Amino acid sequence: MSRGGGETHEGGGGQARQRGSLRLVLGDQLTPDIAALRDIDREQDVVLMVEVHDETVYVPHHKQKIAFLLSAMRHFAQELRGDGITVDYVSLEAQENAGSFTGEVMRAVARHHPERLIVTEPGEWRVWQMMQDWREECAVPVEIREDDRFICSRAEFADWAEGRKSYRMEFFYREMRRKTGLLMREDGEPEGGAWNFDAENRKKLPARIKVPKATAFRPDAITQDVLALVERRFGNHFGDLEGFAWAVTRKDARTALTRFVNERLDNYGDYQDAMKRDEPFLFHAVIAPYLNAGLLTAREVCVAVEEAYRAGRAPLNAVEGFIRQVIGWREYVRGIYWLKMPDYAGTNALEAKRKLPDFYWSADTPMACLRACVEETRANAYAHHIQRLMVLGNFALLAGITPREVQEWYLLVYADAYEWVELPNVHGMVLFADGGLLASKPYAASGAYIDRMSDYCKGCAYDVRAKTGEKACPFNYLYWNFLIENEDRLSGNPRMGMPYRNLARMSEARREEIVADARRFLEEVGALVDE
Ligand code: DLZ
Ligand code: SF4
Repeated sequence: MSRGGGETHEGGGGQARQRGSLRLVLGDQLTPDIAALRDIDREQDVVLMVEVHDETVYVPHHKQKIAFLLSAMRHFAQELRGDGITVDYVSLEAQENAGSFTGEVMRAVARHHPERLIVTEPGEWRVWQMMQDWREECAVPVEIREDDRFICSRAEFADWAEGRKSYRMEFFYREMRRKTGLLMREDGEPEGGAWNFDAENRKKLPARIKVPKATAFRPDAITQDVLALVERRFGNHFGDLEGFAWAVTRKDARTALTRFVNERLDNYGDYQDAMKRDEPFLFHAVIAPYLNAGLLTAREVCVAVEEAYRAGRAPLNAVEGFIRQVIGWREYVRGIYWLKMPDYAGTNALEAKRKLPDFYWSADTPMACLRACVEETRANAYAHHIQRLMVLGNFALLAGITPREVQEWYLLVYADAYEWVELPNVHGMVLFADGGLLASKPYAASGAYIDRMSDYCKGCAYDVRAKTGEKACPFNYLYWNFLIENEDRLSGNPRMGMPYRNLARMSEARREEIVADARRFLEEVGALVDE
């Protein structure tokens, strides 16, 4: 094996030296203990890491997302080298960079003549397909190892799903609690006598509550280089780079986790669903980019949070809510993704056909809630769960935006987004495009919900109490218009009984008014039918 790229070293007399393995680490596999690195032979083996154009543009990611990942990759390579491991690192602007995983893997195999190529299964279907081809195309055997950073393997999830009519997260989550022992009592019962304390996690934010200062990391020299590279190469992508403050090492990601546990976890549960102007992070952990790139693992973040509970430093509703997101929801959506791909990406149960309005990029809208959420997304490559689901997502659902456009938007704008986690969230939770596989009903809400959970409506050009007319909050008539447009598809859903009974009581004139307002508004914002 050559040591570090370039030429190949051969032993004397034309005899090749004993050959080691080539071990590929992808940008979201930055975990020292990742399967492909286990049993590494520091004398013989080479780790391959590649920055490739295709991955930066298969959707045009937010600038901060690219900068975060490339900088985290460079730091990770440096740490491996510090640990005595040989890393062949191909940077984005390296001469002859082939621009794709496949191209770079083939080049590296030709360069190193390894005995075999070892990889960890990737997060995305797209890359999984590539790896299947490598078995054919590669001159050496390819060993694909399971990604056991996940608590539930793909096979285990498929076993769980087998024979079930519906796949409700709650039952899966209980299995994961039992499997990990997190928040379990010795008698096998859940801590606090219940599995789920979600009902306690919907409080309104008190007006004068103090929100902790955001955790921010100053870019070091490596990050500054990457920021300049991203500005140079991806200046036309969505998003600001100025406020870049992400951790890019495992050490700093641990600091972010510790600060969350010490400063925010206490209130995380109570105000999980709250939204406030100019407070993009509130009491959220803001660790998803670290978790999904591998700088932190699911187990360690849950253990840190559980310890705070056991030490009496955090309430059960907060701790259970957090752990449910990680070992429940996150594992569950990954399971669904692998169970249902590739067909899942094409689902469109509500036959939504309209175009994504421009304000999802420009934030140029009089709707204060959407404006704030898009502005914060652009500034931070982040928005919290309720902003994503009940403002940005709710609008896309009510307006009938085509799933493909919504899905691509979410995938590219958030620093934590990879298709395995983002696609089921968008098609299943946000848009009901999978027809109810994930959610038992669409998460559709009128302006009243946003008003209850935020302070956005106070400064809005629209009136949240008005149901129709020029000044009415668009969420109000779009909500009823959504029910009308989807009457055939949704009125039989038992959980939609109440709204459809209310709709049935509406006069024909009122219905027409709603439909006319919705049509006028959707035309104005450019949400036209995408033929
Ligand atoms: C998202 C991303 C980007 C922007 N760039 C790279 C890259 O240059 N090299 C790399 O190894 N990975 C990158 N990634 C993450 C990959 O897209 C990710 O590993 C696959 O989507 C599989 O989940
Ligand atoms: Fe959003 Fe409607 Fe409230 Fe304006 S009035 S902030 S559009 S919910």
